[in-house]
Amino acid sequence: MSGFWYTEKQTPNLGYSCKFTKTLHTETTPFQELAIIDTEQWGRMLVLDNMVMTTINDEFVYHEMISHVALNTHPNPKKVMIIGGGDGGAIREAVKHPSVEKAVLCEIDGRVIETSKEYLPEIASALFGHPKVEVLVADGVKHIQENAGEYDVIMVDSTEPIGPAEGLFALEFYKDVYRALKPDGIMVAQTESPFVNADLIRRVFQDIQSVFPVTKLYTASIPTYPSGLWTFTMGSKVYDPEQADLSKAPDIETRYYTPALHKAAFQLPRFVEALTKKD
Ligand code: AAT
Repeated sequence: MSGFWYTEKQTPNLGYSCKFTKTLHTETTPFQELAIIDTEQWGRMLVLDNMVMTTINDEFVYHEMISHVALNTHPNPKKVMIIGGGDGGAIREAVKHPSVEKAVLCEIDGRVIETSKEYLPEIASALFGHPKVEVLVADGVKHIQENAGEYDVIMVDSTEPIGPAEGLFALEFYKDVYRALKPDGIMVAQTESPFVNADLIRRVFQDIQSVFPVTKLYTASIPTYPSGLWTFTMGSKVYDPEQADLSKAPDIETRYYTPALHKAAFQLPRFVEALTKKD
């Protein structure tokens, strides 16, 4: 095979490879190893600690699905928080909502933000001085502890639950997120693959369910993440995402999300649905 190949060792028994043409950037930040490579299939790719975070050609799935499901479930989201998400993709989608007046990004690693602006400007577009956007370089766990009753929607766009993101998958954190939300607020977190991380999904679902009256799991197909089938877990104080009146949703240009898919994403394969039941 000619050319260079990048492999993410997704588990001790599973790898994901793609051919790349160039390494555009590598560095060790105070928090992680950061790289940008240019791949044949997916275009530029952001890699943290040797794990694929996002790529130019499939990022739309993840960023639309982490943001629009919650933002269209809430009837009038005004203030939004994104924890992690330093590439800017989730906040780019959030500020498309006319009701959103302010979107705050709280990313622990400022180098992810700066490198994404330099090499992934299509994804980071809202980070170049957008009037609705505020950027904080800080630990999301701490920010959430210190801001009660602030947000309509909180998205947890985090790395895997190792290193700095460990606290973002803890029961205490979900309790703090509940407090940081307004009385009808909604949270959503990326919660990994049901093929690879079933135990994590089960545990996180139960933890969020112990805090929020409405807790729902939904899926999306993300080709560059382990197994390609990905989950998001939503915790809501009042609104049920499956009952949302999407006829009033703003007309936002998307490539993956549709109102019908919003509802369909909650229809789970049986083995995934099983992860939401107490055993
Ligand atoms: N938008 C898709 C990209 C990501 S990156 C997730 C970000 O979370 C990283 O930039 C990381 O620095 C940041 N992060 C980790 N821990 C914290 C924390 N405690 N506070 C704030 N930010 C944090 C998500 C990829 C999804 C999974 C891929 N397999």
